Amino acid sequence: MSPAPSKSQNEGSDAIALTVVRLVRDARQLVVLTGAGMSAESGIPTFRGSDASWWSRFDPQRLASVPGWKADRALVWAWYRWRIALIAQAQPNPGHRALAQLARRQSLVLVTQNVDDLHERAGSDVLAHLHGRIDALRCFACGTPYTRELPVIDLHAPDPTLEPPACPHCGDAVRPGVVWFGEILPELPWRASVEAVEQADVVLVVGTSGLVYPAAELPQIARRNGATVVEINPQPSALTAQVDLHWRATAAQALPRLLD
Ligand code: BV8
Ligand code: ZN
Repeated sequence: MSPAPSKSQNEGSDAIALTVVRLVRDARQLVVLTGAGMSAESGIPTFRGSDASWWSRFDPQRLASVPGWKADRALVWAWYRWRIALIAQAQPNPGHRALAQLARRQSLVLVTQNVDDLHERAGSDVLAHLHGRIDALRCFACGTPYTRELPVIDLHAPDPTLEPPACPHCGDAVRPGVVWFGEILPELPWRASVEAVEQADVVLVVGTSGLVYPAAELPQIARRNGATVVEINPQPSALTAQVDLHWRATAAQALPRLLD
């Protein structure tokens, strides 16, 4: 396995691009971890970006929690309903498609913190959605999956007081199938992701601020087990100090280069 390149190679993104292309090509077990930055170029606002989305004035950490739901479930439901509609009309970007293409050439394990289905729509198999799937609706109380059609909303002027649908089974409210702050991650996807990064020799971390745990621990676990960890992010993140290489580029700019 090639020795971890020194940080000094961060100069000149072409030099780093070539280094990463070689690392990926020679990888025995490649794991890719993606965050909200992966879907930014598909028009999906990130959590902590300063995008001018309709919801930039609310704090996702407050809304994405059981207390937030209990405090104002119509507001929380309206936020998710708006995001579900946004994702439905979004398209996978060249970064999603490049990962799907790369997986047809070499073994690649994909773990995402994202709750959208853009990796799947680009043709990728996703080992784990660590924070669930926004479109996997279920009853807040009895957990019965909810598969009925949702009423259409206006993406540009969503109604912030939209009552969630009622569970046909028990009448309680339907919630999105995501992991809220303070909720535990699904056990099997988490365990599979830890095992994947423990076995990896190369890990690409794409588009995550590295602020949310336990997902943010995965790059460290990989490095502790000898993997070379590369971050693809136009900005530094909470992970930058602990990775081997930081390729300052966006997902849609960098990932297609791996197919060169
Ligand atoms: C847990 C689903 C055990 C919802 C999400 C107090 C009480 C309870 C828990 C805690 C606590 N204090 C701390 C915790 C732990 C907490 C946590 O980590 N909090 C942080 C914020 C401090 N974690 C949890 O609660 C987890 N559960 O610990 O359970 C437990 C239980 C009880 C008590 C104690 C412990 C659950 C965490 C899951 C939360 N759910 N999402 C929804 O989607 O609405 S997390 C949410 O943030 C998203 O899912 C996303 O995955 C995640 C991280 O965001 P990122 O993906 O990194 O995106 P972000 O916007 O932050 O950054 C984007 C990055 O992309 C940036 O770096 C940017 O530069 C870059 N970028 C931008 N454009 C591009 C780009 N990169 C590439 N290309 C581009 N074009
Ligand atoms: Zn129910």
